[in-house]
Amino acid sequence: MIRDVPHILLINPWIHDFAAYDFWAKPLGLLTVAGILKAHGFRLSYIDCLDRFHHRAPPADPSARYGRGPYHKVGIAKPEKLRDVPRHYSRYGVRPEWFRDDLAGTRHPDLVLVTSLMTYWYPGVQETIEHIRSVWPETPIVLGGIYARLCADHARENSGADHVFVEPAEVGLLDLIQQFTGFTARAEFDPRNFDTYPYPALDLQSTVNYVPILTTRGCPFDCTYCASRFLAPRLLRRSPSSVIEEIKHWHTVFGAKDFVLYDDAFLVDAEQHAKPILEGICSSGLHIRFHTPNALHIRGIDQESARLMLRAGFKTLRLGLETAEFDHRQKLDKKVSRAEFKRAVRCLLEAGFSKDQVGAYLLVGLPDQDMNAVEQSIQTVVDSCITPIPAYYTPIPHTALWPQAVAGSRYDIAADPIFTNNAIMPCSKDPFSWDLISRLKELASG
Ligand code: B12
Repeated sequence: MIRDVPHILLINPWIHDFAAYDFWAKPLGLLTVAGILKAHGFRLSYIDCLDRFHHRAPPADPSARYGRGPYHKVGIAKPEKLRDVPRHYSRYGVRPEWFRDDLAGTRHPDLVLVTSLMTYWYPGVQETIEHIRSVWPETPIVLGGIYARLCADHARENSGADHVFVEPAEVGLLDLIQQFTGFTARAEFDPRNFDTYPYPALDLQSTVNYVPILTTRGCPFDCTYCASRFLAPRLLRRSPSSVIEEIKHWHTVFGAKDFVLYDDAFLVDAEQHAKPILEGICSSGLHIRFHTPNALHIRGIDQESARLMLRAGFKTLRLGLETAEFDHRQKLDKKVSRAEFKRAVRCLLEAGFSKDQVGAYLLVGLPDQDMNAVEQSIQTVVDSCITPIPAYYTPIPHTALWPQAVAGSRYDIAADPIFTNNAIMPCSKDPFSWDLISRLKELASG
């Protein structure tokens, strides 16, 4: 039985992929776990294998591109099963020797917590866990996060972790810690009340180049390609005042200027949620910027929300359009009609957003999707005077489209998540080719 407060090491693992870039991608799940542990007095260490500002890396400007930028990378061998794909494969993140030295320089932890994100990034998780194990063979390692939740059995069999945690941390984290360290902490927050959650421990990072913000969890739309409903079955919302407080907090503590909304449903019920938040930001006098790489719901955009977003400092807007085949989208989702799309675009442009600031995601590579239809969707968006952004489809277990994806893929995606990588377009009738990618890119550039 451990008597002292346990020392817990949190690790954001490497990515193995054909391509990866820090498009405002922070391990918010792991930092949230760290925030909860910090609020309960645990001793923490943190290693981010994706740290772009590692002290041994060549200097990079954290504020360039509003905080975005390339990860360090080293070419590695492609997984055997992907040898037919005509693309290079890399390990993204810090050099292995830096990671080993960082591990060796960390006091022996009582428990190691590793997060995961994309299902098809599990080889990076495996390699990270192998390194940890080689330094502390006896220390328990727990894996959590999105891959762990979406592919729990696969993760149990393949990740190398001692335990795979398949819940949101707010639900079972303190019990988990008790199970592995014997240390009991009484929850200081209410899992049903988002306003009571501790802030993510952003201070553990070497550099705070932007701040990820969640104002909601979950989403009322049950789109067939998306796992949001599985990951968060109930929509949880924070009060506008608690969101504004958090933004002010990070601005004051770190001078943070770029805030990135990770919500799936920021604009849902905008009268009660987004609009009061935006009004609060406008009247706060803060000079900050917002970006929405995870897409906004088009239906929530009207004249007022568009104006408020502009005034609040929104700089990069992404809309979840997915397809402009409005008459044939019923099987995909029920998010938006042609009229709603046109109205939203008109409101954004009239409010003063430029074409470059507003991008509409269009799914490419869905099962049975015709490439001509994709090209027409791109053209529709170009004609509407905003920017089309092809988003390559990744099939996800526990979504309604998964059985069709499994049936239609030329890979055995159910057997190995490595095949769910959107870079290989696993469900597309047309396999990945540079010609296709270039053609769509060219069309999208108008
Ligand atoms: C924000 C977001 C993004 C951001 C950044 C994500 C990032 N950090 O890298 C952006 C917009 C850049 C992005 C991009 C993409 N995304 Co995304 N994204 C999300 C989103 C909406 C939220 C993730 C998040 O941060 N949640 C908040 C945190 C707090 O939750 P969490 O990570 O789950 O952590 C909790 C628990 O899991 C647990 N936990 C986490 N780690 C650990 C560790 C331990 C030890 C323990 C005990 C617990 C624990 O506790 C946390 C608190 O409860 C999810 C959908 C969703 N609702 O989750 C999709 C999601 C992860 N994205 C997805 C996809 C498809 C993509 C894209 C491929 C889209 C595209 N076609 O371009 C790209 C690819 C990105 C890339 N290659 O770099 C898919 C995943 C697909 C897959 N195969 O795995 C998801 C699930 C959405 C979907 N379509 O269903 N995304």
